Amino acid sequence: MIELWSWPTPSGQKVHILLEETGLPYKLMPMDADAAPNKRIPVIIDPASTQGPIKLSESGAILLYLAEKAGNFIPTDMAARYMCLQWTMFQIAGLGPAFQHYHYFSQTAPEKSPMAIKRFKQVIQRLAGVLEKRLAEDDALAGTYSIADMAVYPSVAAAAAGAINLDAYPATKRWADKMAARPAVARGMALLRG
Ligand SMILES: N[C@@H](CCC(=O)N[C@@H](CS)C(=O)NCC(=O)O)C(=O)O
Repeated sequence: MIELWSWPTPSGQKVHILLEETGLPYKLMPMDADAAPNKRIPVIIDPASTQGPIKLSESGAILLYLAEKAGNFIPTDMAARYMCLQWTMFQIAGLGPAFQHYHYFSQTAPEKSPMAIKRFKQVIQRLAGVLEKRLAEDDALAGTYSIADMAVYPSVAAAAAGAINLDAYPATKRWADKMAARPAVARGMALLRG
């Protein structure tokens, strides 16, 4: 069975959602970020991969691995597949880090840094504008529901708690409401929240 080391932050939640959507059996392991090469969650170990046990970190790699293992949530059509990767990477390289930095400077840092808070809020708002434009065109980032939506949704949900007001992004709000209504998404978001 797949072992999962995680935490209820956007990096972990996207993997929780995919595991819940696929129905792949998994067991939660006690939190141990030290198990990961760069001491970050999420990490999975799949003892039953075709090539022997595989230990993976980096949420983007984990999403790709699990979607390919399940044969679902990643389009096979070439154009849609790369659209899916594009939006997954948009979160991993853009929205995710911007939100992490915003959260650090606005919540965690011992000293408040108004310039850093303003800067990362602006970055998040710009990226939210990019997302809004895409979601005004289509119901799902890659045309059909995929790991791209699962990657982006937890960051949007977290940003909506402070950095952005979703009322200003109606297409994103409609998409986020549909995401929230999926039982697997609700289970994935709630995992480890106590
Ligand atoms: N690029 C990594 C980022 C992972 C990451 O930043 N994880 C954070 C939680 S969201 C973490 O493990 N923090 C633990 C620590 O900082 O000690 C990924 O996408 O998996």
